[in-house]
Amino acid sequence: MTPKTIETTPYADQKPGTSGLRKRVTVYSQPNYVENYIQAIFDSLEGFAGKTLVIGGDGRFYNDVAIQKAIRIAAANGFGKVLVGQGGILSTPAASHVIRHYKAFGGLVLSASHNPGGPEGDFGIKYNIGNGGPAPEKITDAVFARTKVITSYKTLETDDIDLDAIGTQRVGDMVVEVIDPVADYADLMQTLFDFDAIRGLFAGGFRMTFDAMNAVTGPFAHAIIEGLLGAPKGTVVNGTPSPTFNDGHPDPNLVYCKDMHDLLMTPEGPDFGAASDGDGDRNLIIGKNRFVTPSDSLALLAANAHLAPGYKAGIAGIARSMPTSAAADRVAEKLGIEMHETPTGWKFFGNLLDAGRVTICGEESAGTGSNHVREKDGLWAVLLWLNILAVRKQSVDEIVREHWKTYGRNYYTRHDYEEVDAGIANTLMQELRAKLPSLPGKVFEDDLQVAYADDFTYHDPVDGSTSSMQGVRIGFADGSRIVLRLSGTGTVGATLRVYLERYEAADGRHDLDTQLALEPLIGIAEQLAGIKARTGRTEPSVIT
Ligand code: G16
Repeated sequence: MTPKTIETTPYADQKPGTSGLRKRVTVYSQPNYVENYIQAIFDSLEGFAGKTLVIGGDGRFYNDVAIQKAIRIAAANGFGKVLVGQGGILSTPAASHVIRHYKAFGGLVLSASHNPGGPEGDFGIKYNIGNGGPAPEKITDAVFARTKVITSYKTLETDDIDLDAIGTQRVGDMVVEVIDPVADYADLMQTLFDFDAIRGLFAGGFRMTFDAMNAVTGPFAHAIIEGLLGAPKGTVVNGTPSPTFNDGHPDPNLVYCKDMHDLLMTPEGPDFGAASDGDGDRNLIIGKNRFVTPSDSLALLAANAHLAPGYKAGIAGIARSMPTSAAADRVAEKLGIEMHETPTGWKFFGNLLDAGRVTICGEESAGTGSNHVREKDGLWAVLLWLNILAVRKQSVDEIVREHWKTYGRNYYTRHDYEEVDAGIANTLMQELRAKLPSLPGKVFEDDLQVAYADDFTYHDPVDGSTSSMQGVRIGFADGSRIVLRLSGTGTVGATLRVYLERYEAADGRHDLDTQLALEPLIGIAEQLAGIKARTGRTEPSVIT
């Protein structure tokens, strides 16, 4: 069958953000929008003729349509084989594993992560390279450049692939293999964690609730938590993926998982609550009477990873995104291992993981993962927590408190202002940047002296690349910090993120209310950036 070349005209808005190209479904459904973007990705790559491409998505609305298009374009461009998850489904970490496990050339991950789905919701496409991780900036920059000048794409005129039938089919000269999305991933998890110990935990009456948020993790969680680990049926809730996430918002934070949080705060609630997002790479961890911030979770997992078989030899190093709290830095210091601070975006961890310089990575945005794949991994974090709980035989709350008594506590919060006018948000950031040189040495709130104020620039120690303007940092002499940046994952207007952190030493007070503990810093951020006056907002849209 001969590939057809179809003429097209460029779209000006196909610039990949923090994690691929995220847009409204209404934008993606414009003529040739998907085709242009996928062809631009393939045009930016070399040497894939006859090789394998992995395709999978989070099952959201438009997933099936985009996958059929992607398969045809891959065949017409000369890929030898496509591996696709049954029903078009692969969680983001599972897709990363499949790419690595089958030594594929790369993969297309169709996901808008934690963003809402449905005809009026969001959709996304991301390209991952052969190491299983998101394409680095040099590729995403090339893709964007290509989208601006694209004049044609290649495709085949064929029937749709039956995405439900496990096994092989053909599209032109290319083989399409539909695979079980869960099996390989479940095998991998059993090499990392002590499943016997976790089974023992459940057998001993430990109670857990896992909210799959009607998203991609449902089948994985049913198979692993209720199947392999023997947790009672009903432990996994909202476990059937829905194209609209049952009209929910698949973001595992304290806003969208409020009911679970409240249940965990009652005496009759379970011992442990967890959730993951639309594409399965984020996680939420709540113990009885204890919410664990993602920054603390990273530090705790790093400090206790040696309790799981996959990490018993210790970890080589830790990396965190710049806005993530410095809690993990204290663990790295104690362990005497490398610590890296990278820009927001999992793609920045890839080189460090490939070079063996770090084993565990994490972000304040509810992502943690390790060198087992090259994406953050929601279920992995939950299983590592379960492994730690099974070995230490303590509650989450006890483990967290002990950690603070050893390392001190980094009080931490993030305030998001969503769907702000993009012009206003950009001006706010520009004017704030202009003030930075005048800030060091200034004292706020009587005793908070600015130690440094800059716009974060990252120098990748592995490939020498530089990424600048990655977020404004205002650091204080006592270790407190204010960070402001614009999100790269929103699809409407701009989302302003304000990250606030204050360190309390090991012998200090660890029982303060987080928002109260950070009140002085919240005030300084407002004083410096004028968020309320500029945006007209009286409070953040989301506080996490
Ligand atoms: C993506 C990236 C993460 C990033 C997060 C938030 O996560 O993979 O590295 O921390 O977005 O980014 P931003 O602050 O720019 O919105 P996900 O789960 O959305 O794919």
